[in-house]
Amino acid sequence: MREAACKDIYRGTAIMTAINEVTDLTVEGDVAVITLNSPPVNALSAKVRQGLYDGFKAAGADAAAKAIVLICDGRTFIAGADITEFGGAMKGASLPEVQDMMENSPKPVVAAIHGTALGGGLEVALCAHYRVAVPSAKVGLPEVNLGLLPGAGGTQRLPRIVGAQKALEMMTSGQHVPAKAALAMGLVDELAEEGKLRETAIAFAKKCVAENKPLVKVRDNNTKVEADRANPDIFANFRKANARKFRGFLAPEYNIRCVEAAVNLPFDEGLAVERKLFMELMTGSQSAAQRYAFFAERAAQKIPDVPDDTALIPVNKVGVIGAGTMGGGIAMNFANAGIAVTIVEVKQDALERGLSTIRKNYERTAARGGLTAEQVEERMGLISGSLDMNDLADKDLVIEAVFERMDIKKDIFTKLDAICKAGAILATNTSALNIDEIASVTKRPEAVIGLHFFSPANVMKLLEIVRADHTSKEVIATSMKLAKKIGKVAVLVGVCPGFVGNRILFQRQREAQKLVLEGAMPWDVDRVLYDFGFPMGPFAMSDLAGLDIGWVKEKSNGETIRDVLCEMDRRGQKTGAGYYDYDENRNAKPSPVTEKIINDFIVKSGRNPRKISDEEILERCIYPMINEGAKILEEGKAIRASDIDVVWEYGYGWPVYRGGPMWYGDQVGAAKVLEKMKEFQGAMGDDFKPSALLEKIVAEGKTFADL
Ligand code: 3H9
Repeated sequence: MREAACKDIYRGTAIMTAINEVTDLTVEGDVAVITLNSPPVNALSAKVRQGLYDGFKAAGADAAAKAIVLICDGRTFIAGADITEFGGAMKGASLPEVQDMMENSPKPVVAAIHGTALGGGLEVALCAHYRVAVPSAKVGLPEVNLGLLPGAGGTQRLPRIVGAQKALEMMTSGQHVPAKAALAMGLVDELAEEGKLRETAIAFAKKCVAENKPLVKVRDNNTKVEADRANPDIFANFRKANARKFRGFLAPEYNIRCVEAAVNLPFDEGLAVERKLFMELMTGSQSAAQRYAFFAERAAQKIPDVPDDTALIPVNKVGVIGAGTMGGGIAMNFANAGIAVTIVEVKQDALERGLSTIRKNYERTAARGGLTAEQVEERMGLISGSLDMNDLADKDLVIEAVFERMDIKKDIFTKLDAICKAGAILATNTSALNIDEIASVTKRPEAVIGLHFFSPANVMKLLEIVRADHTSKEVIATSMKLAKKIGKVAVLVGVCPGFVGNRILFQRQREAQKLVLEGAMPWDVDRVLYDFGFPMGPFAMSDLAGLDIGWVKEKSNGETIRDVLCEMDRRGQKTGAGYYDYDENRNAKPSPVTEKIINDFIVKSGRNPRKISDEEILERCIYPMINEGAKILEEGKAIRASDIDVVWEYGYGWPVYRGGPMWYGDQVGAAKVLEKMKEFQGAMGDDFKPSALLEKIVAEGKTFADL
């Protein structure tokens, strides 16, 4: 019993009964209030389920209580099942037991929602007879992002409220629907004023009693699904419209099947379909990888020697040097987050071009309905241009985004050191250069850090934050926090050529090029990597980016396949031909011209082209990446294996249902990767030299995840 606390927490004379360590019950007038408090997100752990079960039982048995409110303490309503408990033995009350007790309660049950009611959290709320939420609350069924489907009746109840089409959209995107929209959809019954959730929910519960409102069971509401039954095309159309987006993933299709079941079967039979498909996904490799990715992303935010309470540098004014594609994209991130940003260029026309590209980008988003015209102006209003570096004097953070040339970067940092105020963060967007060398020209190397954005910088989620030898903890902590504010997923890495992402990419690119000189065609390599789950293969990617990036006509001497293609003006999609031939709609076709160029190269090298299996293509491209990841860990350039996976998921399109290169290495088995690397090394040399760490974990029977 925590009566003393109760008087402070709850108004009036209500007596609080502790149900267990995370749940308590007060009876306020004739309303029983069950309060759940299980930080950080009130996930449905065994303790929480048991607390809810016992709470509803006690509330049901309390003769004074005529209605029941379920509310949560802390930052949020229940954010879902406790993912950390998946795969373990089931303890305590089950979720269906809790839900049955709520739904079948003879006393009206009201769920009071703040923060996020997600997954199992929303599924619990859907078993209440009514839902009240504050406007800032959001609801959703995001299980698909964990490679799952809602497994506690959500797939059957949601369509009964919002109809099949909306349910499909919500469940396959995992979107969090704001309370106002949820009210319009019928998912929420009443909005409470911000900060007044508790009293509003209690008042609502009293009203239910006073007005003898019906005890609404969503499961019995068949009007919407019956209407959907008359329109069976919904599902085929939805599958077709989203085929590209869902490619490779199991969970979206399984979610669709559940909604089909909701429409075509009685509730309990639909529930059985949901149960079966949920278990299939839960025990499968895709969900394991996606759940791993969820925690990997969060682990990456933790820097062992930079404590959570490290002082942060306020960042209200940002400067960006360079109005090119990168500089412009970087600037947009800050404007999007409401932070004023000044772009400095050397020439007026370059500056104007850069600013007008930014405007065009915003206007394109507005034309698609992503922004209002007002928001475009608001954001443009936060971006100013200048030709004078002295305008950076009052900035809290300056990000240099100019050519990848050490002499230019050093010159800029020497000037920044002289111009910028004390305490400013001086960042470089270099993707490969040595940041210690850049920092060495300043008298404040502790202020220098790498902020490596990926192109297009306003879209790509990854931010590699590069810690140099002298970068201070405050600068690291501030950069990590700022990344979150501008919607990026940050990963802290160390200084080495290409840092983590590009260093690993180099391995794949090298092997792709070598494979082509041994007899595989670019489309063979691309197909294998596409089927593995990458959005596109390396050659299709080159064609998209333009083969002439970094190619200099005057210096080209036909030494590489790329040289020859560029000399023939086959510079990629933009010229209608590159490695592939393109039709007027930019559809790619394998090119006989490219094939001939490649075969000529092979003949010239005195080799015979050989038939290369898909298996070899995959192993040759992927295993050296895993091996390079091991070298990066060995050298301490990434904090943990999962950080490497986060880099590859968000920066390079590694399919999340395969976790990331290091996770994949663990699934294949480090021993197999090592064995293949040795075999390739024997046949093809030291490009395949196994890392000492790979050898070590195999010898010790460990995995990368164990490190
Ligand atoms: C489900 O419900 C299945 C059911 O249908 C069927 C059951 C039969 N479990 O993200 P944050 C931790 S599946 C365990 O940094 P934010 C997280 O790891 C679930 N832990 O905060 C972190 O820990 P740490 C469906 C969880 O404010 C801490 O909480 N639900 C869970 O940026 C803070 O998290 C979802 O998929 C969990 N479910 O965002 C929702 N959720 O501090 C998943 C979070 O040690 N969660 N943690 O690193 C989220 O989307 C976000 O966490 C949320 C808060 C939006 C709630």
